[in-house]
Amino acid sequence: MSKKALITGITGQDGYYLAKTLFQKNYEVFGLIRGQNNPKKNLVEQELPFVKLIEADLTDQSSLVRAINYCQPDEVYNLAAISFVAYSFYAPQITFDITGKGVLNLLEAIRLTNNLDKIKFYQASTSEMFGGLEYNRQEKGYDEKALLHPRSPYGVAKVYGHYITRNYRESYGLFACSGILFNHESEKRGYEFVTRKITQAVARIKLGLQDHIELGNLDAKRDWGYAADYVEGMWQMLQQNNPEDFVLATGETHSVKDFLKAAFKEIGINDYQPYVKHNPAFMRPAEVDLLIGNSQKAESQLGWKRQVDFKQLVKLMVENDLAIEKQFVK
Ligand code: NAP
Ligand code: F7E
Repeated sequence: MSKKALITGITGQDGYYLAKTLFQKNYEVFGLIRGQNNPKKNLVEQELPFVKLIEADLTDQSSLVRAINYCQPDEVYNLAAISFVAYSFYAPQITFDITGKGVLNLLEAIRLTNNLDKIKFYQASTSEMFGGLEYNRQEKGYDEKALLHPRSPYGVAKVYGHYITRNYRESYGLFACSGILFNHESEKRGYEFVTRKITQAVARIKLGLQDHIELGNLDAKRDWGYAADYVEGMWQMLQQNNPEDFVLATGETHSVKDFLKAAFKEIGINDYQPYVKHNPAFMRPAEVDLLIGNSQKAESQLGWKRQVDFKQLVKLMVENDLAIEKQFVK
């Protein structure tokens, strides 16, 4: 009999790649979808026809109890969150309700349905729990033991999710793992995130649909990988004999400027500067200046390794956006 997995955040980037990965591994896949008439429902039904959708919301515990009772999953992947750091400064309370307390609601739903010894649980933790160079310098990159110093309401909410997951593991013996994932991008990345914002703009500039892009801090550095590589790691964590936390990262860091340079190069433009305008609206009240991860533990223990490098990532995202934006050329 095939295993059953429940994915929260099925309409998001990682939900898409994880659902595909699990389906290929012969899982019966359930996806939690929120809201009345969710605008992304049709797209999920088209792109992931094998996923059985269940209506529930991370802030409504009874809906989570219902979802778990309904699908009786072997594995639960909690990917749902308010995941946009900039937005979390505007809406810190709802960010905590979903990204932080939502994790507790889901864990409690597992406990209240007497599934603590049946379900394996994955929590989507993040490199945003680290503060950047100024706060916790790590010579070899941030690993599972690095000091946490979140710099946004999103990061603070994720720290809560991280520790409450660990607490259910230690208190109740739940097989619960947090994957501390560094930035990962793809053709499915939301347009609000800087990589997708850049690749969409680059494609539109190439096609004559726009003439510049407005950005905030170009000096921030991130460890950017490819989402499809990272969801494989999520699954690998739940196949271990013992539940543990793992960092997934590329071990390289690049600035927003580096990303701009590489993306414009893909359309034959060597100097991006005439096309980029600074807009202070995109600066954050507190920034994480530099992130670089150390995924040695995942590489040695899980056999995980990223496949797609920075240059390939930029190329595939630009090519994807060129194909999408072409349809808007008159
Ligand atoms: P994403 O594209 O922003 O997807 C977030 C998902 O959460 C969406 O499906 C969204 O549904 C859902 N959601 C939001 N509020 C909800 C609620 N109240 N109840 C149920 N579902 C809700 O995020 P992602 O990039 O796929 O990331 C997946 C997870 O990994 C997130 O938890 C994120 O914080 C974390 N993470 C991401 C990265 C990264 O670089 N991508 C790195 C580390 C950790 P709607 O479509 O209905 O809004
Ligand atoms: O910003 C800078 C911005 O929004 C990256 C989420 O998936 O990864 C993501 O969080 C950097 C920041 O991602 C603009 O200030 C400059 O330094 O693409 P981002 P993020 O904040 O790193 C982590 C791991 C997660 O867990 C999150 O869920 O780019 N930046 N100018 C800009 N960023 C945006 N979005 N827009 C700009 O115009």
